[in-house]
Amino acid sequence: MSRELELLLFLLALRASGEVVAGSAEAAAAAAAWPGLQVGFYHAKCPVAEDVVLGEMRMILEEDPTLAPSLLRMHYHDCFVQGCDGSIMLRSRSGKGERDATPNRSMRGYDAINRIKARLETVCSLTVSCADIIAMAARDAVYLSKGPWYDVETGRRDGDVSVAEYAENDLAPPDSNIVDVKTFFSVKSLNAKDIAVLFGCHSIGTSHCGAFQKRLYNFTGRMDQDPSLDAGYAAKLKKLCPPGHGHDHDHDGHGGAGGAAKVPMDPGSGFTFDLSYYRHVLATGGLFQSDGSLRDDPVTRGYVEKLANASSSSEYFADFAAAMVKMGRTDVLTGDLGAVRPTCDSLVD
Ligand code: HEM
Ligand SMILES: *[C@@H]1O[C@H](CO)[C@@H](O)[C@H](O)[C@H]1NC(C)=O
Ligand SMILES: *[C@@H]1O[C@H](CO)[C@@H](O)[C@H](O)[C@H]1NC(C)=O
Ligand SMILES: CC(=O)N[C@H]1CO[C@H](CO)[C@@H](O)[C@@H]1O
Repeated sequence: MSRELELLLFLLALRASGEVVAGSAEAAAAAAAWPGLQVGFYHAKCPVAEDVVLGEMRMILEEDPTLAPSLLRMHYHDCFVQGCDGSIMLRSRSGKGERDATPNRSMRGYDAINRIKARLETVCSLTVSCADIIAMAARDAVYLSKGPWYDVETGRRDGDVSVAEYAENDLAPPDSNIVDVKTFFSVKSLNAKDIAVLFGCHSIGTSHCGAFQKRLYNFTGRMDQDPSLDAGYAAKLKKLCPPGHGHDHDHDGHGGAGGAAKVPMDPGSGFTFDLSYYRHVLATGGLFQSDGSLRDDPVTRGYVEKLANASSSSEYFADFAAAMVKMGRTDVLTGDLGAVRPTCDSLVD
């Protein structure tokens, strides 16, 4: 048996045995790169790949700083819907692709990924996958928002299937409680600590009012307010999101048709990747019920409390890097699987 195969079987066995060995699985996975992925996968084939992405990202964010959170979010959506395979970029004429799914309606940044891809095609054609471009752009978006720099694994290849229903089934809606959230994330081999760490992504970016308006005006269907939401914060949100702007527009309220107004998810520090998200969640209940749900589980709550009080972000930054690398391994296509497309936003039908 080859060493690679042995390692693969070992890791699969650890994954299959679940929570009990989560610690040792993490240690093993951290020691060795995920089969098929490696830091610096393009060193030989396209040595400038990571520099090109960072250079383009600097220009893209100079033109529109609000794309940093959008590109971070794109990596999460890409990874959760049939694995980090770039399929979030595919377009469907019939409106049945991932892009057309309810949770995707507010997704932005497609043009930025196309732009980076076009630039990479001129320097090393048919070499760098769209899935890797999205992973690198997410890392750079965090870094350029004053967050950590981390070594991003590359070597992903692109899939050619894009189905709206997959996105609807795989992405937790913002009104999820902690039990729902843990279910959605455990399917992707992410544990309670990973959840608490990754939710820190909401330290940057904005949301449409439609995604949380139900909490303000009609929480249980009796024109009431979510009691777990801090009253002062709720009053501020109501000013920013007056009634009738897309609330209740659909059952999972991801901010589609209505709710055009946008609010920062981490008020006061909405474009700086820092710990204030955790203080915000602890003090107010956060913007989404899913954010507030971190307070309802001993592991996630413990982590939120620890970070809310931390005197430096170094522990968080290290945890974040590890969790992003772990998320970036979700159901990847490597080796001979998938393909490297000449463009990212190809049509599937
Ligand atoms: C249960 C899990 C999650 C839920 C329910 C959720 C929900 C949402 C919603 C509703 C929005 C607002 C979209 C809009 O109206 O424009 C949003 C934005 C965002 N999400 Fe999440 N999210 C989750 C997990 C994550 C994770 C794990 C990451 C990062 C790895 C992430 C990163 C972001 C970012 C950066 C934005 C801001 C996007 C922008 O400003 O364009 N989210 N999320
Ligand atoms: C409030 O919610 C209930 C139950 O979902 C719904 O029947 C009602 O139409 C909602 N009211 C408004 C004003 O949106
Ligand atoms: C955080 O700090 C505050 C104030 O110093 C303290 O009262 C609280 O117990 C601390 N919480 C945790 C979880 O350490
Ligand atoms: C940016 C983008 O492509 N968004 C699409 C998400 O889905 C809606 C509804 O199908 C489309 O109209 C948007 O163009």
